[in-house]
Amino acid sequence: MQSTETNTNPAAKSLALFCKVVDNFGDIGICWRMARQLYVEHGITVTLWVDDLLSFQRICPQVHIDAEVQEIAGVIVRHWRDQQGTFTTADIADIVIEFFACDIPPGYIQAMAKCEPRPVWLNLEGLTAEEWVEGCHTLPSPHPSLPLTKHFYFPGFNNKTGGLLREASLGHERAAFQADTPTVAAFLQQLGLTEAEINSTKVSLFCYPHAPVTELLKVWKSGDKSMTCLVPEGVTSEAIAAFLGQPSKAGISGVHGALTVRVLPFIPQADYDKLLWACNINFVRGEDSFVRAQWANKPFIWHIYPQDKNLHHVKLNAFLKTTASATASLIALSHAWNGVSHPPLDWAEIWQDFQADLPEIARLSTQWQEKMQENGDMTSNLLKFVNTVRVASQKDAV
Ligand code: TRH
Repeated sequence: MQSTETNTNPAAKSLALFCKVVDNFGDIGICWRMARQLYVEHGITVTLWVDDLLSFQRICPQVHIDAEVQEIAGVIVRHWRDQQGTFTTADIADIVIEFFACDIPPGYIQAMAKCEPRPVWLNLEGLTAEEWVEGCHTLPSPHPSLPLTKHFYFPGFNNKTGGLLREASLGHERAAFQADTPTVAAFLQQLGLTEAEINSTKVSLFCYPHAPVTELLKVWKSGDKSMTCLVPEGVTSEAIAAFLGQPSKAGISGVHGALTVRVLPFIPQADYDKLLWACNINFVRGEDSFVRAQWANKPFIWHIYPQDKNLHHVKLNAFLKTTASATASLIALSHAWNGVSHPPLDWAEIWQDFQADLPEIARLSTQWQEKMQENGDMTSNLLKFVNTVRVASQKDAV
């Protein structure tokens, strides 16, 4: 963390991260990565308050769903059951983060207001490439009645935002894994892939149920190259069951024409990263897998989380405009995949164009990844901001 001559405040040592699982796995997925990074790379004592331990367990099998408090990988995990509870100043962390504007318990806020110095309170927002974020990033929001100020913190794609979540060792680990063919093969073998599947073009498929999966499977099936589509259990189950001719269950695979579809178990988060590194193309969704696909340094297609009034189309286009890796063919496939372009669509042509551009898309993906690294990583950027708030509040107090 940064220190300045005027800062006699000791650096923040503890952090409470409040996570409400709205749905699926992205909320806890992001919070879990960030909590570990804060502890491992910055030595911060982290308490992760999470309301849904079952979802957490899906991405992190060490989680005990009945435990009120548990320690996992150095992070204190507390089951956030309700808004009740009384807290003293001793319970309050130096930094308090509410993820996606979740309301933290009123008793906790009351105790925050009594702390001296006050904790730095942040609302960590969702990722979007829209320009308005730059104007809102780090904006203060004073509490209406208590002597507390909350700041908005936005991840993003340039240095006017908080940047993207990325562990310090990620690039090195990813590159070492991808360069080690036997390790990649052993990893895929463990997931049940046959040698032929390992040697084929591998596509990971993680999307929401409304994705036009059937159309794409049809094109892949009649392609001239053998392809293996790896889909987690529970994802786009109907379309996968229709292809397999039986219910989609982990371990089951089916072949039609050039295409093998294999259903994978839902794997721990660290393994999911490796899956993205091991595949040739990744279909990802939401926020966390979308960011990890960028760090995987492989071509990817994003299925964006749907929002009312097609707001997600605006967000998708903002990203496609920002990224340097969007060829016309990638934009066409992204639009078709996300329902921006309307049927009837020539899926064979859309896929062929994308496939023909893959070498160029791969080259641009690497460039994009390097550019994103220049923004620093979100956790370190956030701690630097915390320090500036602490220094400023110290000056105000003098
Ligand atoms: O699961 P998502 O759709 O999550 C979210 C939530 O819906 C959230 O409410 C919304 O705000 C956000 O999307 C935009 O997609 P995401 O963000 O990619 O999160 C998936 C997490 O699950 C990610 O951390 C990777 C992890 N994962 C595994 O650990 N193992 C697996 O096998 C798979 C497929 C994913």
